[in-house]
Amino acid sequence: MDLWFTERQSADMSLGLRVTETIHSEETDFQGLDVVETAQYGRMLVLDGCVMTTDKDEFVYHEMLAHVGLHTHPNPKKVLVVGGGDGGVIREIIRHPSVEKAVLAEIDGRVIDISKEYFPAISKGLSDPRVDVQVADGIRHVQEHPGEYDVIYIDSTDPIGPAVGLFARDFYQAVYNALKPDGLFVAQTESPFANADLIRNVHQDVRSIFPHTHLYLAFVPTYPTGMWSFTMGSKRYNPLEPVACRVEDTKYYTTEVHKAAFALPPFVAKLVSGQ
Ligand code: AG3
Repeated sequence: MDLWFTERQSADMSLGLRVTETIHSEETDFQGLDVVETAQYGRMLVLDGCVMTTDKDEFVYHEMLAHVGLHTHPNPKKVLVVGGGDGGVIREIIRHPSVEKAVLAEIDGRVIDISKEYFPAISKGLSDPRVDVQVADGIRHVQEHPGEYDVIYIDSTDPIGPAVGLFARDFYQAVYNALKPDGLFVAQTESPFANADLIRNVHQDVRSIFPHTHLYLAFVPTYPTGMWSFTMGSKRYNPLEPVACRVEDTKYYTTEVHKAAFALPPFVAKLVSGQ
């Protein structure tokens, strides 16, 4: 029998992957959660029908979310991840020797449990003694911790359902307040091909709050269109001048890739040029 997973990425586009085994399926208090084995990308985590990560391509997103921000900051000690319950970003963050504490604020505790059970290679960082895992509303956490963090990551789902508030100007203002005077944040901000308006709006909002706002790109094969964007707001440091690479044996991140990721094709540059 041929069993296929289809993500309806938009009304007009979908991604299909052949499924060799269905591992787990449930409705949590927040969303549908499925784990399946795919022939092409190995084990895959799906939330509300959307691909979150797969064993074979997760390194792109997690390395490029974590390492670009941390190599922009000269001495990051305290880091927050909002969302990211699978632990992939945390795993990359704790490879940085300067990091003393990494807090994970994930609203859906089931994502954490299931990742620990079925994605050990992705979630392994969650048990590190420097990591404080909190099943909590990330928006509240940010509001309640002014001036505390060097770097904040927003590893959210798409801007529908539980993540809507994570793409709002008020939230970016709260993130600004939760950062130290030289802090910075990075948020995943979807695909330039599929979510142009979102990228434009987020950039405008972040630019109205942070002195330095930058968009960068990475190639994630299982996300809509494969071309993925990240938005950085920084109070002081310039991501175009990264510090020397502090991590070894990466599969995607290098200093050259870091710099190159900020080179935007004109159609993407236009989204964030303010015109
Ligand atoms: N964060 C989700 C990225 C959005 C993917 N969107 C989609 N498939 N429609 C990934 C969480 C990984 N830590």
